Amino acid sequence: MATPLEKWIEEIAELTKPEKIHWCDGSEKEARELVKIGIEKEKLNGNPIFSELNKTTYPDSYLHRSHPNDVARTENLTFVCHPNKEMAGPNNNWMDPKEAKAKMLGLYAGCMKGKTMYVMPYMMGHPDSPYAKACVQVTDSVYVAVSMRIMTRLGGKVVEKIGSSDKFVKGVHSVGELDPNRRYIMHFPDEGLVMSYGSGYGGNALLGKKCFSLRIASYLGLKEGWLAEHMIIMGITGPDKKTFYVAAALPSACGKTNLAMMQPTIPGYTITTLGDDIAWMNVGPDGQLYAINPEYGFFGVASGTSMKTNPNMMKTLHANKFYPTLYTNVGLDTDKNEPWWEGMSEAPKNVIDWQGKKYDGKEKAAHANSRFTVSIRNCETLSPEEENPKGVPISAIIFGGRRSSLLPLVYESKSWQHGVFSGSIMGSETTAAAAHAAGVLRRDPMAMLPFCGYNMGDYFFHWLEVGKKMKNAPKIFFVNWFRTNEEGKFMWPGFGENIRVMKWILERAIGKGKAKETPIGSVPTVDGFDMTGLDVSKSDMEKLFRVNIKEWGEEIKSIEEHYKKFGATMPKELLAEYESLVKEYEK
Ligand code: GTP
Ligand code: SPV
Ligand code: MN
Repeated sequence: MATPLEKWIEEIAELTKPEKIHWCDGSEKEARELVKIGIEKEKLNGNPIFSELNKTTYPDSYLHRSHPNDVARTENLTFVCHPNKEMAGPNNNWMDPKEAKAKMLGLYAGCMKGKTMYVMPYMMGHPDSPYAKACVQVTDSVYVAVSMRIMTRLGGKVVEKIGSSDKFVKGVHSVGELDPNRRYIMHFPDEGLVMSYGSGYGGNALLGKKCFSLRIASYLGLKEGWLAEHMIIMGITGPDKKTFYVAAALPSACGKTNLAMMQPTIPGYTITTLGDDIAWMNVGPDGQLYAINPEYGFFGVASGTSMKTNPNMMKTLHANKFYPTLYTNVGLDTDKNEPWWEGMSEAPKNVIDWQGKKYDGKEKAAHANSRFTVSIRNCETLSPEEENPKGVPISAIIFGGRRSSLLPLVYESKSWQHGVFSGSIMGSETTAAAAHAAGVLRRDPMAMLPFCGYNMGDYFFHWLEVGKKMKNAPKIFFVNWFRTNEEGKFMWPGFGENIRVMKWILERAIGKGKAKETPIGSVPTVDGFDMTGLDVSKSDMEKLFRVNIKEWGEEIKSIEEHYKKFGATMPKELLAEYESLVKEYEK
């Protein structure tokens, strides 16, 4: 008798009418065959799906060019289809599930004619982890199929694991016509189902990532008492050889990957990497918060990545341990057949840009949201705890944003509740990771605005509840690498120097370290902050730590408007925190 999984695949095939069905086993042999198909047979917008890069300097690496109208997540075309609009909240686009289903079934009808449908059984999280989830995605894109091998634990024993159960997360993906007018990313949280059509890019198409591991999983977390967050997980080992683990949320393209792999500049400190984008956090039987990374690869921003900013990522890209590595929408050095992007090095002599045009230095060679896709197993700083099914205990939670003014380099919240408040009012200047105007301030609570699969008022409440379940709730911090001076230049060198901030955070997390209280929380004192060998003046450090509540007039107004959107779902504890901030301002 057919299993629920087999039946579901039959139904989808009946609807989409592929010429062939290929069940992925996740093997390297299979990946090589798929890449070959992408090089030799299939095209996208006139380009081969994959072009092989320099075999010697970039072995097993391939260039992919997406459709120029399909270069980032499309939040305006992303819907969360709860039974009613209130459940989706003001933070999500909502469509009635029946209407959304009908729309998608219409788009899917016959959409895979003449194509292969790839069936991808995969795990988010270690298969032995009590927190992991079994999923199955179908796609008609060979790029997506190869990417999913890098990003997830694909194939293996997942089909066996699912067996005759119907409890697996379902994803249906078709690139369709790549027409923005026929592009939708629909989530059905109650069914554990994602339907995506018309895009082949990143978070729109690799459905295990933002669609499942954040939007659907955050809703599962609400029902089951855990947190699915847009966070990195990293270990930090100090001179005493003790390792602490932290989880940090920064909005898209605001420094998560860089932080997760940083090369510390101060002696005695090393870091290990567990995840660069998503953390699932559960309160363990001992009352401690544990985090796992459900993913298995990095889909990282290429532009700006260099031996200077992120040497560990550059090494990861060249490690060539796990097949293959992909580069999407980067420039190409045609003399060397190597990828190139702004910030990597001086521009080589002959470059073609991400659309294949000759690069003349006027327009960018790499798209601002160009990315590489590489296995986490290639990463030299990978933590041995990555494969621990229990996850790692979290000592500090960090939120951060891209703020050119107002917010100090780092501050410590007064309590869990106050930390949740700091996270809930997080603002960040927008980036190229999503299709919208860049550089505009938008409130992005916990870096989850585009990813919270239900009403954010309820999400804040859930954060407060999870805090109450813990014996020793981690302290909550806030960082801002992006404060600028009068000339508009970043005041903080960032990258490897961020270890100094992490050092202070860890000292505070264990009840040590020097701090000064301000109306928004505690900031470091200049003498309590490791400045040895740092090329920033004392007076600039003072400016970086400065909090002038008198400048917060506009900010307070904007927070009020932000909170108003959530109406009656706003927890009263956070409204009280807001009132005390207003009092500080009015003092
Ligand atoms: P997503 O993958 O979109 O979720 O992004 P992310 O948060 O992982 O961002 P990533 O680390 O890829 O950094 C994005 C951009 O921010 C890159 O251009 C980096 O060079 C820049 N960046 C990262 N860390 C720092 C920092 O400490 N200081 C400054 N000035 N820029 C940084
Ligand atoms: C982000 O935008 O936060 C990303 C890239 O990590 S994507 O997978 O496209 O969501
Ligand atoms: Mn991200």
